[in-house]
Amino acid sequence: MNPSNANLFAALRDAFPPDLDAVAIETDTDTGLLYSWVDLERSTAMLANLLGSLGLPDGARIAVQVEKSVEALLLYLATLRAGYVFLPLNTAYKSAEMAYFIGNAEPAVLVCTAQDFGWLSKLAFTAGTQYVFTLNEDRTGSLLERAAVQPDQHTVALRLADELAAIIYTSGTTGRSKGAMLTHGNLLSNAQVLKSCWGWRSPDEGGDVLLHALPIFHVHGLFVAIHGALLSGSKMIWLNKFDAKVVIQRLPEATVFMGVPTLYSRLLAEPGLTRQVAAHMRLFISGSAPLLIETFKTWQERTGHTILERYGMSETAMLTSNPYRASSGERRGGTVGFPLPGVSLRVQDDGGHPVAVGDIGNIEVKGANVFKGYWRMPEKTAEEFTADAYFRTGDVGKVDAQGYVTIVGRSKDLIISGGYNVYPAEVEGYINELPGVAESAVIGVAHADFGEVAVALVVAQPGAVLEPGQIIASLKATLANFKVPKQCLVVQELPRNSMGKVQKNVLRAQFGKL
Ligand code: MCA
Ligand code: AMP
Repeated sequence: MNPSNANLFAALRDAFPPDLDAVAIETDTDTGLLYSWVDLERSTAMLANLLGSLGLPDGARIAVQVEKSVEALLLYLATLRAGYVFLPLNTAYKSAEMAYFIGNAEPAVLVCTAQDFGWLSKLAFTAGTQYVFTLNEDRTGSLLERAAVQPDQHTVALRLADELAAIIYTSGTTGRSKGAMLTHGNLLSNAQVLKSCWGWRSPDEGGDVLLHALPIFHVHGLFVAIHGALLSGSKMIWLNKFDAKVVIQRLPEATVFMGVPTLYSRLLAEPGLTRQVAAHMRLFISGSAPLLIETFKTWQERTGHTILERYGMSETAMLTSNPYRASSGERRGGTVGFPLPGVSLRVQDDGGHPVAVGDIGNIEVKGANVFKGYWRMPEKTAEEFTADAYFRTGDVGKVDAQGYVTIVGRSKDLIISGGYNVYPAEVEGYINELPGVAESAVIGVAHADFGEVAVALVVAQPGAVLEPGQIIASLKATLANFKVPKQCLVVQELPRNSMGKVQKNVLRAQFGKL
């Protein structure tokens, strides 16, 4: 490796194990495909050569909305390798959402499924995208056809640590998504810290096997899980979709599993989850949403393992983690552990002063992992940083005398449903556009499966008659399904404070038990 090359791919490739013919990725039992480390090396070279042959400008964005597959992962790695900027998009996004992302990010290349090619290519070409390729779950499509004729050797593009590796869209409190710009340095530093904190074992230390069941269009499944495995030369068992029964079936071959709390509660609902199937496991990690203490305890009783909960954001990758090694402390349920090495975390009051130990306030962070800013939103970026360069997370929490961090709420109006973020302002914007709607408020209510789900309270215009089922159906036609409120209630009015602001706390108290 060129020591001055800060390209994340160079570091990941450097960690490939000495036996390059060993299995790097094994897919689920249905397809049963095996990919060796040589396959990873050659296929990322071919895809990187394809991207390189297109004459794209520096910093070009490669937008990707495809079903999860190993080839989609290879495309991510190839984008890094070629030095371009990876822009993954949730497969649930519909046309209005995609039009916004494509218009805002102006990707030079879009990769989508053959099924979506018609409408998406029209949208992308209109927005100035030069190339649209297809990639399907079954490894067909123009992307791989074009890559197949490329050379299988490629020199990793030189990148500086502060050059962009990826843009991850994270919805904004005003309703519009913001692209968090993450650099090669952000991602590599975080991956290296996690490798050491979570004790990832390289093959000569006995090796780890990651059971990968999360989507790969978010930080959790794409960066935290994949970088951990690759940076330690560990094998991955790759599931294109989460299925509790399949996960349990594959657990005896794995050592590491990562999930959002919904995955853990769905696994607990399976009688097949026993101490015996989990006996080979080294580590279960949870994050992206609060893990209920009941889930934490029941998991301990059923499997004998203590889930390690950690906390992060799209803008920062991982920030805190419960200890892996008993010598560093216990894994404490209901907390997200200690700030990771290199992360400075503080809790401030609304006036910007530190609160006393154990008191609640706004969580602010600084570190090599913290993003470069929001894509083409310098004012928004400036707003989210303090004068002394701490990033305002929008999470509210406390740090106890031993240093454990607990998240107690959010100052940002955000619902986290099954690990996906739903921004009420965005959903309200769509509801308010519907005929006969005067105004609306979307709140989060507790839900046994998704932790929290969106519920809409809608006020009709004078004389209008609203049909809740119709509102939900209209939203499903325009919005990603996970954002669509699971229930909609028509109300006479919304409670407001003296400033005229809707009092969501009053609504949550009134409707929170739905
Ligand atoms: C699916 N639906 C949902 C969700 N997922 N509704 C609300 N919240 C969701 N998360 C909708 C479906 O569209 C469907 O609606 C209905 O709910 C039932 O879907 P189901 O078949 O049960 O869902 P599924 O396909 O099994 O998916 C559930 C899931 C998935 C596996 C839990 O949501 C998931 O993979 N979540 C993980 C998200 C994640 O990776 N987050 C990390 C973000 P309809 O019938 O109308 O179609 S990264 C992050 O947060 C930070 C950085 C961090 O700290 O990690
Ligand atoms: P995202 O925008 O998808 O990156 O979501 C980041 C947000 O998820 C954070 O700001 C937190 O509000 C939340 N989050 C992530 N991990 C945890 C956790 N372990 N406990 C509670 N909230 C979490």
